[in-house]
Amino acid sequence: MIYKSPLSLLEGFIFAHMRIDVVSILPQLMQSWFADSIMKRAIDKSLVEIHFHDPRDYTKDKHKKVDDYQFGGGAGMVMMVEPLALLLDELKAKRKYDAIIYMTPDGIPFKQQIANRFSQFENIAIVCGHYKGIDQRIRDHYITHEISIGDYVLSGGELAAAVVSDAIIRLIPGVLNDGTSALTDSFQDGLLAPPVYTRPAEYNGWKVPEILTSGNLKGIDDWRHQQAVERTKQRRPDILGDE
Ligand code: 6GU
Repeated sequence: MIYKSPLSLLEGFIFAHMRIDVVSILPQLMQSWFADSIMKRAIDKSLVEIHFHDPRDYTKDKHKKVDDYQFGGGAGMVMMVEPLALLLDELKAKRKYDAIIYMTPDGIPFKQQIANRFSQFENIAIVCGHYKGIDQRIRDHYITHEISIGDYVLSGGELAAAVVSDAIIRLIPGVLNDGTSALTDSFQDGLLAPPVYTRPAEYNGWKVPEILTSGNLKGIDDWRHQQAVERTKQRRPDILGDE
């Protein structure tokens, strides 16, 4: 089998509806991503709803302060415990969360398999940190998953939260026009995707591999698999066999 599909992901979730609550002091950083294209369509079709919550609305400080110096000294501000705790208490009182995710470069690396699992959840909250991060007590008492999107540091969690949300939302049945499309993505079977071509069959003397226009479905399957294996060996030997 070439594209071993996580079909179980689809079964029983045809009418799934997901709610994502994003906790962020800069929601506008994320909002544009959901205002267009596939993400917008998912929202318009009511397959997903995204709500933004600003910790500044939960601070008791008269200057609306949400960050402070870290105990023990050191450069950089830390997001204070109280505004986040009040905000998350309010969310948790309204619904049960399958995951309360904190976006942080010291989290576990985000992978397709994690996106697959999260795409089955109904209620997800994502906390975006800024500055040096958030008070550890929030991580200890509210956060269920800590996720990083790679080994580099971003200036805030919003970009990472948009990445994770996109990867999850496109897997929700009905979001992509062709429901099988997501199953043939890179990483879904522990392999990178094979090359793809479209018309014309010849351009500038550059020909599409003959097998693809042969009508030989078994041959095409085998060719794609072999190309996927070859690419993965060359580019990402570290993921060979991942699933
Ligand atoms: Cl999740 N947040 C930030 N601020 N930087 C990151 C990251 C997350 N993942 C990689 N770098």
